[in-house]
Amino acid sequence: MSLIASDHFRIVVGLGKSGMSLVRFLANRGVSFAVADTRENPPELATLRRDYPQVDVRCGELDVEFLCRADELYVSPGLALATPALQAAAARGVKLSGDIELFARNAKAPIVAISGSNAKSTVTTLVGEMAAAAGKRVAVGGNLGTPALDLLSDDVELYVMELSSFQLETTDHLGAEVATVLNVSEDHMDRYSGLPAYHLAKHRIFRGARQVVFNRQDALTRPLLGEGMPCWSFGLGVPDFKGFGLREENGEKYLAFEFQSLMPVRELKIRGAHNQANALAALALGHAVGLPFDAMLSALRTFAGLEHRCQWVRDLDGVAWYNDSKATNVGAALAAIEGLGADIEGKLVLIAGGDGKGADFKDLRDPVAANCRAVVLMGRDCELIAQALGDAVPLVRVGSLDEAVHQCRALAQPGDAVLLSPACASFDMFKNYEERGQLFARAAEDLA
Ligand code: N21
Repeated sequence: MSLIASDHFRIVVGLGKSGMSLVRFLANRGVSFAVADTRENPPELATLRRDYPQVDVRCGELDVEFLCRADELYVSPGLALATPALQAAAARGVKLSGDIELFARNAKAPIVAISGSNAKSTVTTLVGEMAAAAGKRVAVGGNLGTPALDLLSDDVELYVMELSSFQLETTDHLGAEVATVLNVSEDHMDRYSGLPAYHLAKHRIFRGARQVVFNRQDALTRPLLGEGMPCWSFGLGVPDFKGFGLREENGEKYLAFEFQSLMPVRELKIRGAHNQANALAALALGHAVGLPFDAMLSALRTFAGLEHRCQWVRDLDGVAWYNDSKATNVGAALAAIEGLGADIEGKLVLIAGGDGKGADFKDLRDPVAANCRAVVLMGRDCELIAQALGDAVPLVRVGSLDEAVHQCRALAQPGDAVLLSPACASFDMFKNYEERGQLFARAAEDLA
């Protein structure tokens, strides 16, 4: 290993959206780097070869000798750090890092950092809207939308970042102005040894944070605090000092801070108790970075929710159709089943299934029994879900999403709702959850 070559040489491991943002960042700064990807034909390869023809690209099985030419590897969130070639390189002194670490080193404005098993995109978007309503030049992205490095600009006054556990694993020191883990429920058990390892990865978000926000109803979100760390909380109970919560006044529920009511929850467009918690989390984060309440509340009144997140698609013969394709784990599907189930007259006809990532589906059983008329199952792990649900409700197995939509139409009665909330990743049948959601919405819209 040559000292000169290993001194200032980086390798981007894993192409894709964030891989390309790393390439642009390093190239713009004149850092010498190469690219590796375990796949023979990774996405964006053509773009890379066209825009950066001089860059050395190695596709296929990772070559440890090649990786060891670098002093630092920027590892894609799509690639497990436990990959033997990466571990071999690390054992030989190569630093494993990622795009968020590089972003944190280069960001000159405060960072609001948001992780969690669910609702992180909703809360990130809300805080971004709140900051914009307050007149701040705000940049929003990370795990959703624009990759972190593409957001970097001297004009930005506030960064609002959604961060996944995979992104946090490669981040040593984030140094956020305020950081939160919104909730912790099982996900990605194909990538972690168990819930403790996943929990630990998420809590890396608190490294170097100046303030923290935690969820009073989820003990796994509480960081181990240093003495004197400013600490805000949210939860659906009545709030106390430094807390956001719900307060009842004249028989009406209000979003509240400490002892002060802020806004009736009925003014929120996003429905369900979990969305009230999301609004409270966003208020806590916004308050921590000094956003005024009037701007934050006006953003809360306007926000109608994200695409593919319990999104209304259409009504047909007295049945409402909802696209919750973004529910890629059990916790997300539970929030939708319980939230929407409580909101409708009839029952739910649920479409679930896909790539279960090693999840245990037993928590679905009772809420499904209480809220569903039937469950239509599809995808790779559909038998695992069928086993967990047992005989709670009628189960119908289908081979395609189109077939699922037609079965739902036949099963649903007036007053019911059809809900695509798969509790699984989509990769066994679709490009991603967005494609799954679009195909569902199109099939539902095409019903005569
Ligand atoms: O869309 C869905 O249905 C599921 C989303 C999940 O289950 O939560 N998301 O696993 C992780 C990383 C996730 C999503 C996107 C990414 C970043 C990737 C980059 C590279 C994804 C895979 C790779 C693969 S790189 C390489 N060899 C679902 C590979 C690589 O095989 S997620 O959290 O060198 O995008």
